[in-house]
Order: sequence, then structure tokens, then C-alpha cells
Amino acid sequence: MAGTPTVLFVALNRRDYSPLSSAELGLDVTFGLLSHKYAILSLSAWLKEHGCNAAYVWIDDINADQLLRITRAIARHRPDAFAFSLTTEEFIAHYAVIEILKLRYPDIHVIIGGPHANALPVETLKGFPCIDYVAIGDGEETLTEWLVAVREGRGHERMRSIPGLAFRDESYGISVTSPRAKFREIDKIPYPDYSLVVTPGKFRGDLQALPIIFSYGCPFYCNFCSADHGNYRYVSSQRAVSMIERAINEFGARHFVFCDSLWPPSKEWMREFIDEVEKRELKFEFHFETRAGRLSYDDFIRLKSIGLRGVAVGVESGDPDVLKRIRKGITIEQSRATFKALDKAGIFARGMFMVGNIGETMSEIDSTLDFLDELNAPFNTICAFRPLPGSEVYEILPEHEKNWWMNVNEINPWSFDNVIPSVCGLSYNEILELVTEVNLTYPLRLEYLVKNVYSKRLSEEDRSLAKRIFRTHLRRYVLGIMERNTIFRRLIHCAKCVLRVGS
Ligand code: B12
Ligand code: SF4
Repeated sequence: MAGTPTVLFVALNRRDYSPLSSAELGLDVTFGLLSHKYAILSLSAWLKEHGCNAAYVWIDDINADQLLRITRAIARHRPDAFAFSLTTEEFIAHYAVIEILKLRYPDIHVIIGGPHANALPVETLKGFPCIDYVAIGDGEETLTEWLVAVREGRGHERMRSIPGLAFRDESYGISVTSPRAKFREIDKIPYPDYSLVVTPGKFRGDLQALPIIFSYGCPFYCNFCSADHGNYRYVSSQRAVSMIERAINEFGARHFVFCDSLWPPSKEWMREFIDEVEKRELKFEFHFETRAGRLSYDDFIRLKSIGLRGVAVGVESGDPDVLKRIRKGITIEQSRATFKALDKAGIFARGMFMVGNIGETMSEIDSTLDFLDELNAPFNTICAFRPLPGSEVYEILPEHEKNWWMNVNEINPWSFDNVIPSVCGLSYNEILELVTEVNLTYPLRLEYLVKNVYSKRLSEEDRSLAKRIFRTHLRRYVLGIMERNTIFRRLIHCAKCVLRVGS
């Protein structure tokens, strides 16, 4: 373990994490976002600029072959520590990996950070003994100071002086150090370390999109969300363009997904960004997520001229009372106007909706489903609400329901086996069933075909994408009906028997 203090980031990246993956929908090219955590790319770059080293290994399942990848990475990099960046929903699946690592390498420290760690540092350490440290808050300085302390073999006294940490101390209690100050000078954060996940010269920039983030936190306070509310910080527009330019020149990137909670930070920032992209004559395509009411038709047209391909809009609900209750801070009218502007500008729009929000009634859910059809976007993601740790709604759960995340199915966090508390009249499984049905049948409507597949409003490429969405959903729907149909099931059974006898 000579040389530079080294951390090995480890991740379990399953492709089947969502009920309808983008690969299944044929959306690979457009939404073919590299699934690796941006935080890992960003923290790695920071460590490398601050006297440490970082490596990264990911597996797509827990089996002997995949675990061998980790063993090889350990032999190659000889890390001082294993690091994980986790959301709540992927925690349990990753803990299975952590247990295996701890069993094989008991002397290598394990640290976790990210949204789950930020929300429940103490509960996580208490319930999961193979985790040694939890980082709370912005991780750049915490991880660097901690890694150096680990390398120097300093004990808990030294760890107590590092802000933003929680750990199991000598008396088996949990120590939490002072809060880590928010990182303000975010222009100083180095360019993301894409070298961890793509090889220059080999990366298919025409087929895959790189994630890129220009901001930390969010200025809004939606009560279902666990983002770092109010602590909104963003890089300058010049810096943002330089980040893109560098990814284009070094890695051959052509597509980006701006993964900020919301983009752009402001209209003025956006104008400067566009001017700078034009000045540097950069050629790339991009998608981003925004809030309803933030951008106009003219804005979309200007953004389209520098490569905008698609926009996701957080509509959440079609009911004004629900929007107020969840403190979304937008109106139905604003969503309507944003989708109209996107339609008129011929931009591929994606609506993001949620069902099962706090106190939601069946008639409020119906309003959302009606609104979904009214907006008639080429694509939507409709989520079954989960009370995420770190959000305001999580805090109001009765104590005995707060541990739901400990029981999430390791194989499929979206499965119906999960016992997830509901905060409305329907149970979680009822909501999930409804949402799965709506996700599946949404494009199977005449209005969808007329507007998104046959009208000439969208580009040829986007229309063929909408057609793929229609076909994939139709195939799945028909197969679903067949699977549920007893006569059909029996026929298949008979056919199999005949084939068996025949052979
Ligand atoms: C980008 C993003 C995504 C992208 C990820 C793209 C990518 N390739 O990285 C996509 C669209 C794929 C995505 C998907 C989902 N996301 Co998301 N996403 C975000 C978002 C907007 C930004 C996250 C980000 O990368 N920020 C930039 C990095 C640099 O900051 P950071 O992650 O906060 O990390 C800092 C610290 O936490 C810390 N840190 C992080 N990791 C580590 C590790 C170590 C070892 C240390 C020491 C420190 C550390 O240091 C970092 C730098 O200071 C956040 C909201 C937000 N504003 O935070 C939601 C958020 C993370 N997502 C969330 C959710 C729920 C999801 C989904 C489950 C949604 C869904 N229903 O499908 C999925 C599944 C993700 C999964 N695998 O589990 C939740 C997580 C809440 C929770 N309690 O877990 C968030 C917080 C939003 C919310 N609704 O509350 N997401
Ligand atoms: S849902 Fe979006 S806008 Fe609302 S607080 Fe979370 S990140 Fe911000």
C-alpha cells in the first residue's frame, strides 16, 4: 500500500432498476445516459487534484464473475479504502456487496456518502455493521481529509477533528463530528473524471450521453424531495461551457444530459451560456430537466439552435391542491404553457409525474391522469411515490414505518414485494399497480399517435423514437394480456408438452 492514498469506488449498476428501462423502450440513443454516479466522477477528480488517488470498479450483478472484477481492481490499485455513493433505494443491494468485501478484506475501511448517507447517517451505522464511516454533506474535503487520516493510521481522535463524518467509536456508540461547511466556490471543483468510465478514442459519443452537472443543491422546497434545499450553488456559464468543451475534445463526447435538479440556473446565465457555446463553435446535443414556467418558446428555440434535443419537466400532478400540498411552487397553467412552448418549438418533451403524494385522493389522482393525456407528451415517467429519507414527508411517517428502506427487495427495488409506507388513501402496491398500467398504456392512444408519431411537428428522428415507444408498449401490453389469459397459458403448456413428447 505504498505511494498515494487511494480510494476504490465500488458500485452495483443494475440495468433493470426501473420498471420500464430505457433500453427496453428503445430509447438507448437518446436517453442512453451513462449510468455511473456523477458524484464518483466529481469526487475522483477532486481527490486527484489534492494529493490522493481514486479508482472505480462497477459490477452489474452479485456473482462470482462480477466479484472477480472487484478482486482484480483491488489487486491492481491496492486501495486504503472502499467508497460507495448511494441513494436510499440502492442501499440494501449495495450492502450485500459491502458485506462480502468486509468479510474478505476486514482491514480496508468502508465509507459511504450521497443522499442516503446525508439523510440517515446514524441509523445506517447502527443497523449495518460492515460500514465503518458515513460522510455527511458535501464530500470533497471530507473524503480527502478522511483518506489521508486512514492512510496515516490515525485513530478516532483524528477522525473527530474532520467535519462531516459519522463513525462507530471505541465504546461502540456513534460519533458525529461537526457539520461540514457548504462548498461555496464551486467553480474550483475540477472537471469530472470521465476517464474512470470512458476511454478516449474508444468512447461511442454518438451512442451514449455523458452526465454533466453544473450545480449543487436546489433553491426550492418540494416536500417529497431530499435535495439540499436552499443551498443552491452553480458554476459560472463560462466554466460550464469549458466543462463541455473539455469532454468533447478529450473524450469525443457528442451528447450530454445536464443532470442538474433544474436547468438553467437563471435566464441571464442561459443567455451567456448560449453566447459562449456559439462563440466557441461547439457542436453537441443535450437534454435537461427544468421546472414548468421557467422557459418560454423563444428560449427553447434559442437552445434548440445550439443542440437542445429534449426537455424533461417536473409536472408532478394535475391537481392544483396537490401541487400546493407538496409545495411544488408551480401551477397547472405553467405546465400547460411550458408543454405548449415545447410542442411549438418541436422539442421532444418528457413529463415527470408522481402518484401517491401526501393525502392524495382518487379524484386528485384522476386529475393527474387526465392532465397526462391532455399534455400528450411523447414520453413520460410516472412514479409511485416513496417517502424518501431526507424529505419533509419522510419525517411525518410514524416511527415504525421509517425503516422501510431496510426491507427493499435486493434484486428489484421496484417489485411489488416491497413493503413501502403510503401517505395517501391507496396502499403502495395499489399505487404501483396503477402507475405500471398507466406507464404501459399511455402511448397506446390514438391522440398519442396523431400528435407524436404522424404529425410533422417533431423531427423525423423524434417521431421514429415515438413510434418505437408505441411499438414497445404495444408488444408488452399484448404479451401481458396473453400471460394473464388462462386459455392462452394452457395452449402454451400443451404446445410445450407436444414438443417434449416429439423430441
Ligand atoms: C442527477 C440525479 C439523478 C441522475 C443520476 C445521473 C448520474 N449519472 O449521476 C438520474 C436521472 C439517473 C437519477 C435517477 C434516480 N434518482 Co436521482 N438525482 C439526481 C440529482 C438531481 C443530482 C445528484 C448529483 O449527482 N448531484 C451532484 C453530486 C456531485 O452531488 P451529490 O450527489 O449530492 O454528492 C455530494 C455529496 O452527497 C457527497 N457524496 C456523494 N457520494 C459520496 C460518496 C462518498 C464516499 C463521500 C465521502 C461523499 C459523497 O459528495 C458529493 C459532492 O459534494 C439529485 C437531486 C440533488 N440535487 O441532489 C437526485 C436524487 C439523488 N435522486 C433521487 C432519486 C430518488 C432517484 C431515483 C430513485 C428516481 C426514480 N424514481 O427513478 C433514480 C434512481 C437512482 C439510483 N440509482 O438509485 C433522490 C435520492 C433520495 C434518497 N434519499 O435516496 C434525489 C436526492 C432527488 C430526490 N427526489 O430527493 N438521479
Ligand atoms: S423536486 Fe426538483 S425543484 Fe423540487 S426541491 Fe427537489 S430538486 Fe428542487
